[in-house]
Amino acid sequence: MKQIQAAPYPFDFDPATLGLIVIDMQRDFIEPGGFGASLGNDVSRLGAIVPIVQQLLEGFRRSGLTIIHTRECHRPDLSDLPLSKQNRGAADLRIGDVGPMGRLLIAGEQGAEIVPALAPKSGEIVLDKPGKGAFCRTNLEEILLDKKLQHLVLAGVTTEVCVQTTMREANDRGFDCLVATDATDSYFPAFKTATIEMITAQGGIVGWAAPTNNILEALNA
Ligand code: TIU
Repeated sequence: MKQIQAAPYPFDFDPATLGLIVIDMQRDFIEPGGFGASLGNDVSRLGAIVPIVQQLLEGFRRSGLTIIHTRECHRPDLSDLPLSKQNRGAADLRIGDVGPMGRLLIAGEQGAEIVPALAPKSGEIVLDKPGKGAFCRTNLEEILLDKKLQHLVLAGVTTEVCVQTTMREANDRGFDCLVATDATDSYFPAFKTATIEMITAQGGIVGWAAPTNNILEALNA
C-alpha cells in the first residue's frame, strides 16, 4: 500500500487499483470561442492548470497506471442532447451551432478535442460523455470494474460542474476518489474553493483532496 498526504486525512491506495480520470480538458472549455465562452465565462484562467495536469499525466504514465480522458460532447445529429440542455440559458451560440472552432460541443469538431499539450497517448482511454457526470450514459463503471480499479484521482474542468459531478457519481458507486486540487479549476474561483471544502468536509463525505506534488511523491515512493 502507498499513501498520499491529503485532506481530510491520508489517502491509502494499492497502486494496482489506482487510476487517473482527466475530465474535459477540451478546447471548448479552455480556449476563446468555445462552449465555455458561449456561456458568458472568462475562459482565460483555466489554461493555467494545463502544465500541472501534464505533470500528473506524466506521473501516471511513468507508473504504468490506467489513464482515462473524458470529453463532454454530443453526436453530430444531437440525438444524445436533451432538449433541456440544448435550451438552457440565453447564449448567442448553443450546442451544435457553428463557432470559430467548429460546432460547439460536437464530437469530431476542433473545439471538442483535448488541448494539444494533454493529448491522449496510445493505450489511454478516451470517453465521450453527453452529461456533466462521466457515468451518465457511458460505460465508465464497466471500464473501472473491468480494470479492477478502486482508487481514482480526478483532475480537469470545471471543478464544481463535471469534476464534482463525476466524483459524486464515483463515490456513490463505491470508488475512493481524490481530487488533485491544483490540476482542476473553475471559471469561478470561489466555487473551486467551496467544492474542495464540501468534498472533504464531514470526514471526506465525497472523498479526498491533495495537490499534484503529493500525488506524484506517493507514486514515486
Ligand atoms: N459550465 C461549466 O462550468 N462546465 C461545463 O459545462 N462542463 C464541464 O465542467 N466539463
